[in-house]
Amino acid sequence: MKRVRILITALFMIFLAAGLLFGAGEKEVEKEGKMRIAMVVKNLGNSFFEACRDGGLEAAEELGNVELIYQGPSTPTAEGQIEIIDSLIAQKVDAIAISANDVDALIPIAKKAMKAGIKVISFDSGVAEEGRILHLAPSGDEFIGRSQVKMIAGLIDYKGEIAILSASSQATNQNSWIEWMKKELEKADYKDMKLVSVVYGDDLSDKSYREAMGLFKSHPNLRGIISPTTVGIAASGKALEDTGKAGKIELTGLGLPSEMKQYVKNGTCREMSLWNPIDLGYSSTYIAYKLVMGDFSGKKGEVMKVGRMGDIRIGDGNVAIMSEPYVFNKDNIDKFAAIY
Ligand code: RAM
Repeated sequence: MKRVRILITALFMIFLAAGLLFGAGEKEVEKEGKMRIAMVVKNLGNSFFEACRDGGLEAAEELGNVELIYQGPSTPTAEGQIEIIDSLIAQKVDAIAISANDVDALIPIAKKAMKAGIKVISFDSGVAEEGRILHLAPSGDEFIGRSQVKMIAGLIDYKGEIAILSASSQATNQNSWIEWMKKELEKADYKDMKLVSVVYGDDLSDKSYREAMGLFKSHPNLRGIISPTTVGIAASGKALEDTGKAGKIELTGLGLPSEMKQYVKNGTCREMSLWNPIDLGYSSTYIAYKLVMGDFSGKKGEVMKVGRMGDIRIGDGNVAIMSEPYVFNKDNIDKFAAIY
């Protein structure tokens, strides 16, 4: 009996020591200096991502001892992001949060980073499952896609031609939303509506503006545009106003209230939606930090306590959904435009 007790005590001591060692390994960054978390965005010069960066800085400040490195290529390409991630691996950062320009093209470089011990997650626009620990989606893809169609249908009384002005043709998030838009359009409610074109403005203002102009030209009976990108929707608003087509062609999509305020107020875009990009950047940075510290496992089913955002659960495909988008119109746009 006594021997059994000694054995149990010995085993307990071994486990305790292993636990302490493991814990020390995970939290090494604490002693060594600042934890470095890189946020790699689709491209620079996009206010949406600058708001994500602000949220990341807020999390860094709250968590303490964190340096946030904000980077992105000048145009939204996977090649540009691969180069950046390669250099972040060489710099031995602790974690990388990516908004991907391509679902598959980033897998090899993301795997290389993870092999080097870097915690890799995607946010906003996902890397395929094998190339990241988890993906933080702002909202569910199905919900976003279907609600965009419902909004434009309401604006054009369920009748007429519509077009989609998207971001880049490889963007994971927009492509998934567009798939859901197409599924929603199959419903009988939309039998009098027709999707006539999907064009890509590459999240560049001038290209998006030209694509909007192109739509007006090639589809003279166009009644509505869905632009599920903050850059595209703002450029479409400007194109509609410059050509006097506001009101004749309705506009909706995902827009930054601060950039869309004038169009929402004057009726060019009577309704649109978006989540809070500050919250998205905050949550991504917070999750990356907790993964490095070993406080989150990043496995399906885990409920992560994400600071001021509360509980976020990791679901199928290791995708975690942050929240539901807000819907904006002339009655609430001022309030939101003051924030982001
Ligand atoms: C653009 C980007 C981003 C997307 C928003 C809605 O800023 O394409 O990835 O989430 O629009």
